Amino acid sequence: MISNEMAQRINTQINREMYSAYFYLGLSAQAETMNLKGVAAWFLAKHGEELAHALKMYRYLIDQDARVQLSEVAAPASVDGGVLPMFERTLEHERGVTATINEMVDFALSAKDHATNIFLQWFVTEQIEEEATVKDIIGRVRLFGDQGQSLLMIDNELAALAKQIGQGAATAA
Ligand code: OFO
Repeated sequence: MISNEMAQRINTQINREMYSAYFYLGLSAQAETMNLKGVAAWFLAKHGEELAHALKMYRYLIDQDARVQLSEVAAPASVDGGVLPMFERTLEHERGVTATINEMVDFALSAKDHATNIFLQWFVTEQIEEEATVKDIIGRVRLFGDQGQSLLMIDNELAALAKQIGQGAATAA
C-alpha cells in the first residue's frame, strides 16, 4: 500500500509518459512526411517504449492497491527546422522527464516509501540511457550535418537503432 500523495504523483507521471508517447508519435509522423524512414522508425520505437513506461506505472499502482486515475493527454507541438531541432527538442523533453522522475524519488525517500523508491530506480537508470542516446545522435548530426549523404547515413543508423529497441522490447516482454 502506498500513500494517496504518492499514488497521485505516479498518476501524474503516467500522463507524462503517455504525453511522451504522443510526442514521439508526432515526430515519427513528421519524419515520414520528410521521407526519413529510419528516423520515423526510431521515433515510433520510442513511442512504444513510452507506452510501456506508462503501463509499468499503471501496473505498479494496481499491485499496490492504489487508484489509477487517467487524465487528458495534451497534443504535442510539431518541431520545425529539420532533423537536428527534432532531436534537440527530444533531449530537452527527456531532461524534463528526468527532473520529474527525480522529484518523485525525492518524495518517496522523504516519505520513507522504500517500495516506490526501488520501483523508481528502474526509471532513473532508463533516463540516463535515453539522454545519452539522444546526445549521441545529436553529436553525430552536428558532426556530419543533416543534409544529403549525411542525412541518409543518419537515417540508416537510426533504422538500425530502431530495430535494436524493438528487439530489446521483445526480450523484456
Ligand atoms: Fe519514459 O522515458 Fe523518456 O520520457
